[in-house]
Amino acid sequence: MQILVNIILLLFIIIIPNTAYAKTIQIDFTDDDTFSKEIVYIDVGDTIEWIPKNEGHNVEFLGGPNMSSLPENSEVDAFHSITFEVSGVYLYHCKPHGNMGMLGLVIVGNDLHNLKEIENINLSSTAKAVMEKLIKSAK
Ligand SMILES: [Cu+2]
Repeated sequence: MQILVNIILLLFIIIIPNTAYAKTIQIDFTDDDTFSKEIVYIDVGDTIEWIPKNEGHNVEFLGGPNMSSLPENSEVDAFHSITFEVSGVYLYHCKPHGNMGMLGLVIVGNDLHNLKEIENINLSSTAKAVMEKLIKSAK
């Protein structure tokens, strides 16, 4: 009986930190055509919410650890929420302003294994400069 209690206690100790403390981070669309947080570090299981505080923006993923299964894109002016279950680097932009450098990085689980692929994504020169600035601060 004592063993069973110990096992149950152990399971709680292992499981609780991974579930109960999942964070939610909010990013606004700003009126100067940027995301309020351009680079965000989260853990696996955390959620990002994009808040349409200014009009004319959306969220569209350009890259992630699994290029054939990127997180869902959003409609312009829509609230958007993604829970990140796979660690790695994600790059997204706002479709109307992506070429002007409205983009963001999400780094999940401190995992930079796919950073090279992200750096090789085809972008406008302005967007590329913004991405390189973000990546420099991420390294
Ligand atoms: Cu935009």
